[in-house]
Amino acid sequence: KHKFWETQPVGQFKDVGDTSFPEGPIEPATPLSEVKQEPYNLPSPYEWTTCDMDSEETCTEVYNLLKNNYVEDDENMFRFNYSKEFLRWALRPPGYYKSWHLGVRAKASKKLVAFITGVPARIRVRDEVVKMAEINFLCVHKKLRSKRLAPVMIKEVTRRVHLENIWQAAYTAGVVLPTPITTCQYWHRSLNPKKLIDVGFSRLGARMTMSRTIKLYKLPDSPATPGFRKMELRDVPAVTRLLRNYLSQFAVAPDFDENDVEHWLLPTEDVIDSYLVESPETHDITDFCSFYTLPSSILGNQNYSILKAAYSYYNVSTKTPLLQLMNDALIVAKQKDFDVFNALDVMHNESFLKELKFGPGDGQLHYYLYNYRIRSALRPSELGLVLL
Ligand code: MYA
Ligand code: JJ1
Repeated sequence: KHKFWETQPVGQFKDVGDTSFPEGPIEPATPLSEVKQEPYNLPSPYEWTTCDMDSEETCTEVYNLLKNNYVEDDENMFRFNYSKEFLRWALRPPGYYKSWHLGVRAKASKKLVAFITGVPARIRVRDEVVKMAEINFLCVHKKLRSKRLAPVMIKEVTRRVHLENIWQAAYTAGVVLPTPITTCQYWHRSLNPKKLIDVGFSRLGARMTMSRTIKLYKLPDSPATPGFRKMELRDVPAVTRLLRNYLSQFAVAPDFDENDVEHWLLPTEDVIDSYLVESPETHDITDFCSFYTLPSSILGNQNYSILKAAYSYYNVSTKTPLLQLMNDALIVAKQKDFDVFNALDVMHNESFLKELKFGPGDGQLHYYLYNYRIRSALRPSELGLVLL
């Protein structure tokens, strides 16, 4: 059934429930001299290209490929529209490798027709911190689908990761592959219910009118928590301590240091927003919340072309109840004109989703590890990792 994935060092469906395997690498690292030195062969009309995301021109090509060909919902009403600034942020974290930003061009026209990326990360799995690649943005142009390009792209990015002496990866997908470490549910909190209903993102509930719906989702004009403010550069050490301590309780989570926190959590306009609570008395940083900006194109609506969505990222509460902290996150997202606030049921998110009027979406997100076995699937609440 999975002609490609059956050949890869990933948990196989036939082994699900078998607890006789130890947790850890499925196959051992090999000496770098044994890693294939030449790229894999593509069908002859195509050639490999390394995408330089510092180049405005290349970044625009990647942006356009994804804008027109990347992930859609199951009814093809919306398509992710990652911004150029977002792509530059997502693809250039501390220690990134340009060689892991892999494109495929048509030889004749030089047009970019496919893309896949890796970025380096340290991911802790239970007690072990493992160097991994986070793989994302796998995309094949709509006109070149089902030609088995994806397996060669995955093999080529794997080869380039191995050349850096890294042997594991983490990735997410909306499709079921061999085999998820956990399956998460998307939840959605309406901020602009009228627009969401007009574009078909949500529906008017039973026995609900538009004006009752608007009232139901109304939020205060400003956050309620004293000391709630935007994160700044000077907060990096305190936020790193808060986050490291919080993430230590999950079975799988990133091992962030201060450099990572500066990159992944310091606010960047229209990319990543982070807020914290500074105690007005002690000036301690006690709580933290963050969300990233990922708009979707609205396909074929007369009135609107973009859905502005915020996605919950990492949140930590030690003093302010998580419910109150996330309500403040909703308030600032609304003030920033987001239409919807999305979250997965990871970490402690279940504790606020229903109370803050999030509803379950029609999408799921499956999480995977490459060349690393875990004894049995996790509950979403045991997962401390959010990929972009
Ligand atoms: S997830 C987002 C994926 N992108 C999209 O959904 C965008 C829209 N779709 C497309 O562009 C295409 O449909 C794609 C497939 C490119 C997805 N992850 O070339 P094909 C398998 C992994 O004929 P196409 C993200 O970015 C499929 O099961 N495998 O198919 C994370 C089949 O294999 P098998 C996938 O439709 C990516 C084979 O590909 C996915 O033209 C993580 C068919 O190939 C998928 N999302 O192209 C990648 N979809 O026969 C893995 C289909 O065995 C990283 N397939 O079932 C692994 C770690 C690598 C690094 C390791 C380092 C050590
Ligand atoms: O956004 C998603 N679904 C929306 C829109 C559905 C449109 C019809 N298919 C949804 N809306 C309901 C909202 C409603 C608001 C009021 C309360 C009740 C709920 O359900 C879904 C997620 O639910 N998104 C997708 O399907 C996009 C793809 C998700 C897989 C992503 C793969 C990512 C790859 C990463 O590397």
